[in-house]
Amino acid sequence: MIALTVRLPQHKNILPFYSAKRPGMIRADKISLDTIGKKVENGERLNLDEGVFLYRDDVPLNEVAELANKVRERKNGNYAYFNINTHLNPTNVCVYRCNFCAFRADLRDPRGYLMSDEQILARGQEAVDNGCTEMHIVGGLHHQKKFDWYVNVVKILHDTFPMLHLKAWTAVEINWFEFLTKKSVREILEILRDAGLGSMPGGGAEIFHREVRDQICEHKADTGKWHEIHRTAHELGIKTNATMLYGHIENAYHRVDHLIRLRETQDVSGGFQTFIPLAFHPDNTELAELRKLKKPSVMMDLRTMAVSRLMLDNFPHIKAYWIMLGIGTAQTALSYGADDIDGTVRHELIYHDAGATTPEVMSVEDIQRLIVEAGREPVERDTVYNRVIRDPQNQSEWTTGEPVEVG
Ligand code: V47
Ligand code: SF4
Repeated sequence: MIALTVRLPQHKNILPFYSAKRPGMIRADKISLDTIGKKVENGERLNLDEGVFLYRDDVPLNEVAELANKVRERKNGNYAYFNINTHLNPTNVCVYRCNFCAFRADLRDPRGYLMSDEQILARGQEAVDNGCTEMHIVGGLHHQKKFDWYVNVVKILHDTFPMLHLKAWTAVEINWFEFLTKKSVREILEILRDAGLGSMPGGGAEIFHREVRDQICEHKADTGKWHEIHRTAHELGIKTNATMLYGHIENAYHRVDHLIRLRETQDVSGGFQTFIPLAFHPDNTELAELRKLKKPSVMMDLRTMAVSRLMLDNFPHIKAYWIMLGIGTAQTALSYGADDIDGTVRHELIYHDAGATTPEVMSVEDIQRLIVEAGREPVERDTVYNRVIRDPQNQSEWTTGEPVEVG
């Protein structure tokens, strides 16, 4: 292939952009922040080339943010959502070896653990006592645990604490259950739903493009499977989230490709609620060691937030997960496309094992203060975006209110 070098006039809104190896290329001189801005204004969908363009260092971040903020306010007004939640990782023992993961342990590793039913129920009790509306449950794929064990985790929690919404098991785990049981995705999800599963988190997405996926987690659920599982969940009325792990070996093309694949699945099945961009945390990971990688910069975090908001025109919410971003960046992200900050979060391990220095839990007062300081109106939501109404006499008592209004 012959590489073309074309010089275009240097103007802040007209930048040369050639990705000759990639499909879907359109003429670079047709892309500018002005043309993208007009499309955003008219609610038109941005394409792959435009998404990649927005990632260029010489496209001013503040102008990308302005566009993303427009979409954010169109969809969610001035609201910034949070919830009161806790995490449960019932085991860190995992058959897989994703090279970005500092959380997993081998079967005989002294770091490995497996929680008993009593420990799991104690976590449920602690959650309810602290007014949590949600428990986020993910873990390793334990070599010796059958599907029934995973169903039981959901069942005992749901039977004992029926008010606690269980957002449990990623598509990677569902795919593992398929392997264990030889049942279909639909059957597996029906069994879990009947046991008390309320919704699914967005993990396991990483980067969908094979060029990257094959290098960071080639063994686990492939891209087609991840999407099939989420589509099937949506068909069953189970809401799900989606993530993207960025800031490692991928480039802008892989990121935008990832976002477009999510947008296409959402067009078909419509059950994604929230997109969460996840910044790679390098500590204690094989990937960082092999490639000498560092954490992505704050600018990269904010640009990814803004580009995600602009590309995912059919996702109602974009989350700035404060545990992963840090409190300051999460607060700033509320003006870069994000409308949700996740929750109080108790017992987070995946990011803390990989070097996160954020606190283990944040109080409701602190969350509300950081949202107000960012010029937004805090709204406590449940997992499926209904308002939560608290008893003023007893903050751990709550009822479900109206769905939040989404534009
Ligand atoms: O799939 C693992 C990521 C994910 C590292 O749905 C890492 O509301 C960065 O999906 N550096 C699990 N990321 C977490 C997850 C999640 C988190 C918060 C909210 C929701 C939601 C979902 O964590 C994994 C992987 O992509 N991960 N190791 C690491 N070293
Ligand atoms: Fe296992 Fe999940 Fe870690 Fe991969 S990311 S090694 S599947 S725990």
